[in-house]
Amino acid sequence: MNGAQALMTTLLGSGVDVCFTNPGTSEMHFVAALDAVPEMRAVLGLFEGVVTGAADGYGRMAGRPAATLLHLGPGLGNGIANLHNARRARTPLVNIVGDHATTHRHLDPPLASDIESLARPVSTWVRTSATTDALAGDTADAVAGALGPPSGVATLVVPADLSWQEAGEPAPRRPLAHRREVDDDAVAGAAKALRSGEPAALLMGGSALGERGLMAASRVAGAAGAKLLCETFPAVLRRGAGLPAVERLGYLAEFTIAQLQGIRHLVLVDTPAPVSFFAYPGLPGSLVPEGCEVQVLAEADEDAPGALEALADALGAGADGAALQPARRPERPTGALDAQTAAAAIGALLPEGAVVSDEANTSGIFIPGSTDGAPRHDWLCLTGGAIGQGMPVATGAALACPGRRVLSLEADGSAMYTLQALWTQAREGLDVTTVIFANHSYAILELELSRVGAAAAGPRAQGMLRIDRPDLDFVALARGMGVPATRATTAEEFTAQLERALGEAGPALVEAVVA
Ligand SMILES: Cc1ncc(C[n+]2csc(CCOP(=O)(O)OP(=O)(O)O)c2C)c(N)n1
Repeated sequence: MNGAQALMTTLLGSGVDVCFTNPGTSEMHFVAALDAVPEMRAVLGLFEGVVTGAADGYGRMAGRPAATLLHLGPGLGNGIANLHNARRARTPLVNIVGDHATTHRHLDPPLASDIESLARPVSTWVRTSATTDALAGDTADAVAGALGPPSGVATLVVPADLSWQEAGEPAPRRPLAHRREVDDDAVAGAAKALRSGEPAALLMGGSALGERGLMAASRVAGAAGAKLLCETFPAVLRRGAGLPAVERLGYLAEFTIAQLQGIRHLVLVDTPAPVSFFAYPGLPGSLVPEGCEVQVLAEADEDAPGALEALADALGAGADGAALQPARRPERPTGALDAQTAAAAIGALLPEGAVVSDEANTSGIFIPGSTDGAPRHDWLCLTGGAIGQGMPVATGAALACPGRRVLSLEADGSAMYTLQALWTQAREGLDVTTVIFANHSYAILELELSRVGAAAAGPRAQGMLRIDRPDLDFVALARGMGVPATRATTAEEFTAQLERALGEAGPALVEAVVA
């Protein structure tokens, strides 16, 4: 067994059996090892942003890491934006980066760079393996590092000679660490705040947003009259009929300020206190209202659902919580195709158990409202704000959730960052339905231009925020990557095309012309 085979066998033994790759010469022994270790599912991405984003989507939905395989510093660099999003999502992810052989690095060949320095800002764990004997153990440690808690990106740098030299045995799986139980003081502090009779809210994120956490939160809300809020861009939010309605904080600071207005007690559950995405003239950076007391119920490495249950018990909450979301769907829309009618079509058709990767940006503002009473589903957001996440995340989520339909909601500008994900979806036969919202602009930036107080925009500035001249043809682009595609220009066309695409095995794309 060589080092590459020992690494791969150790990954499998540690529960990692999917690897998203974009390899180079320094990783050839890993590629060769795939035939010796057939249980490892290897998935090729044609750009590293697809590889890292897919590993993020996989880890969010599987709750255990996938591995990546990236080529030296430049390959890692190409994948960093989506590792940044994975870091914000706290996704467990084993990020394997090949390096030059230890005997070769001192020559400073063209592809050499400081890989650890690139990896550190997006990783919770970084190690460069030093010897072939250490490689399997380092791999098992990397999986443990990815799982945490808190979970995150564990980057293992592997010099090429370690993978071709003879290795000993694969390393055993490391013992699983568990999230800490929250201490009684945190529960008592939150209970006291919620009993004050003053306006209060629970602000939830991360691991609080599964069914168990949400049902406990609804008991808390029922007993204390507290508002249920969650972070703007959750990694995975469970939603739909029969679950409590949770209001996501708005992206725009003004919206968040309005949502939190009058709140005197804010209880944080696995999420930081809210801040504005950017600084704007005349607006505060921290969005905690003045005079509002903040209590931390659970941190990132603590058992948030357990903490919410303990809080509900401490408040003497009954088994039934606040009102749950009734089952409801919008009518099929007719007429012009715009953000509102597109949202109605999605609400009318969203399949039970769907996984929604949401990077619809400004075109998506009505979709949460049109789907809140749909059958249960999961909602995956742009956690770190680095666009080009949605299509790779959809790809990885589909691999993690066979049998479930993935709906990839994409704004046209964001789609163009990592459009190659479509090719991977076609090659792997993944049940991903993509909707491209073609508004031919960077619409959010058109809005931001005025919000930051920039000078009145002339035609040259406006030209930087339009993505027309030429218009992008997503039907041709998708077909060119093996994904069947159609274009809709009316609400009726969109509804019919989306229904057909959702019913098809494998990927399909609908371009929705919304402006
Ligand atoms: C990696 C990265 N590059 C650039 C940006 C800045 N940015 C934010 S939104 C945006 C354009 C969004 O356009 P689109 O995806 O079409 O959505 P729309 O605003 O039109 O709804 C850009 C370039 C970013 N957030 N992340």
